[in-house]
Amino acid sequence: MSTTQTFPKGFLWGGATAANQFEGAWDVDGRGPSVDDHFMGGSFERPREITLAIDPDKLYPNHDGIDFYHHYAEDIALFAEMGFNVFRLSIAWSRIFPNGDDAEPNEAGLAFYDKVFDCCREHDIEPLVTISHYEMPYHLVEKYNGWASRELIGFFERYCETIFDRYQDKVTYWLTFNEINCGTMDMGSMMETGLIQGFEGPASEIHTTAQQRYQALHHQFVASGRVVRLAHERYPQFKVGNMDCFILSYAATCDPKDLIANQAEMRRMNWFCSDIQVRGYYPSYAKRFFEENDVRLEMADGDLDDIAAGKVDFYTFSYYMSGVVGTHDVKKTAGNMTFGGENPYLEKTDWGWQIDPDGLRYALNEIYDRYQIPLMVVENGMGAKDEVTPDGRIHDDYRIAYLRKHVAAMREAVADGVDLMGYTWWGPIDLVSAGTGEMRKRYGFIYVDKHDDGTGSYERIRKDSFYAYQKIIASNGADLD
Ligand code: BGP
Repeated sequence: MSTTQTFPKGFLWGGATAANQFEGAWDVDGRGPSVDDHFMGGSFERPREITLAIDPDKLYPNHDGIDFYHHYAEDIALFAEMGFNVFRLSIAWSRIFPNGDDAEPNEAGLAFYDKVFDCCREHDIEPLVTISHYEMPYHLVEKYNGWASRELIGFFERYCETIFDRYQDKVTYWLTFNEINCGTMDMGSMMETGLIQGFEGPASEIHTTAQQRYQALHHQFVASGRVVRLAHERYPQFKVGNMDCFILSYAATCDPKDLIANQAEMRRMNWFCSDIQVRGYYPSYAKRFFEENDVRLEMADGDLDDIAAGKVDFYTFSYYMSGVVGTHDVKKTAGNMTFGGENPYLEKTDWGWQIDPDGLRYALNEIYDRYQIPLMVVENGMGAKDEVTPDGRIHDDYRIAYLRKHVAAMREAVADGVDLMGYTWWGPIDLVSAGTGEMRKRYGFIYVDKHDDGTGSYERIRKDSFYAYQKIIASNGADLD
C-alpha cells in the first residue's frame, strides 16, 4: 500500500551542482588551475584523458562549463521560479587559494561567492555548500601528490577557516568532501584524492594501491574532523554534514556466501567512510580489511581525537542506482565511477545506470536505522540525451518519470519514520558530466545550449521537467501526476 503522507513542513527542495562542472571562467579573476582543468572530454566508450600541461589546442570541457560565473543571477532566478528553497553548490578551492598553499586568499574569488550567496538570499534560497567537490588546486597535486601528503590537512584547514569566517552570516549548511567514499575505489579515486601526480593519458589507466587510497582517506578524515570541530566551536549556528556516494547493492542469490560478499561490499562502499564521519571512530571490521589488503595506516598523535571530535550533524548522500553482488557469475553493468552487477528487474539509463527508486526507500531506512541523525538526498538524477524539438521545447518525459518515482520513494521512507531534511536534484541545469566530461549527458530541468565540441550560445531553456518539479515543490511533494 502506498502512503498518502507528504513531506514535513520546511522540507528543503532544490538542486545540486559542483563548481568545476558548471562555473567555467577557469582562469578568470585570479583563479588557479584545478585538477579537473587537466581532464579532456570523453564519452561512455572513451575515458577522459589527462594532460600534464594545459594544451591550448585541446578542448577541456570544465574550462568553460556552462559559464555560471557570468550567468549566476539568471540561473538562481530560474531556480527560484521553480520554487527552490535550497541550492547546493561547491566553492572552487583554487578560486580562493589559487595554488592551495598560498599564504593569503584571493579576494576576487571570495567576492564572487559573496555575490552568489547574496543572490540566493534575495530569493530566499538557502545555500548548501560543498567545500571540496572532486577538485583541488592542481599545484597541490604537482607538489604534494594530493591527499597522499599530510600537509594537505593544514592547507584544507586554512581554506575552511577563510570561507567559514567570510561567509558565516550567509551560509549555515556545509558538507566537507563530496562522495568521500569514492576514494576507496581504484577507479574513481583520483578526482577525490588527487592521486594523479605525474600522470598523463586515459584516466582509466591510473591505478593506486589500497595503501595509497586509505592513507589519503585517513588524511581527509582528520581534516574533516578538525574543520567540523572548528565549525562547532566557533560558529554554533553551522550544521556540517558528510557526503557519500551511496551505491546500494543486493546479494545476487540467497546463497549465504552471496550475503557475506554483499555485506563486505556494502561496508567498503557505503558504510566505511560514514561510520567514521558519523560515529567518530574506525569501525571494528576495518582491522581485518586492512590486514587482508596490506594497508598499514600512518597516524600521528591526536589523529583519532580529531576524528572523534568531528562527528557530523547530518548525513547526506547521492543516490543514482543500485547494483548486485554475488559469488557466482554476475553480469556487469556500468555505473557511477564503477561497474556493478546487473539486476534483471531494473531498467537502465542510456549510460547503463540501473534505475531503482525502491532502492532509495530501502537505503533511506537502512541509513537512518544505523545512524539516527537527519538525512538529506543531495544528489539524484538521470543523465539523458535531450532533443530540442521544432517548437523550441524539450519534452523530457523520461526525466519527469524518474523524478516522480524517486520523490514517491522518499515519501514512503518518510512514512516509514525516516527523518529526511531535503532533496537536491543533481544538475537542475545542464552541466559537464564528471565521469565522461560530456555535455550531451544532460541532467537539467533547464537546458543549456552548449555542446561537446565546445560550441553553443549558452542560452537557457526551460524543459518540461522544469514545470513538473515546480508543481512537486509547490505541493510539498504531494502532486506527482
Ligand atoms: C556524482 C558526482 C557529481 C555528478 C554525478 C553524476 O558522482 O558527485 O559531480 O557528476 O555523480 O555523474 P556524471 O556526471 O558522471 O554523470
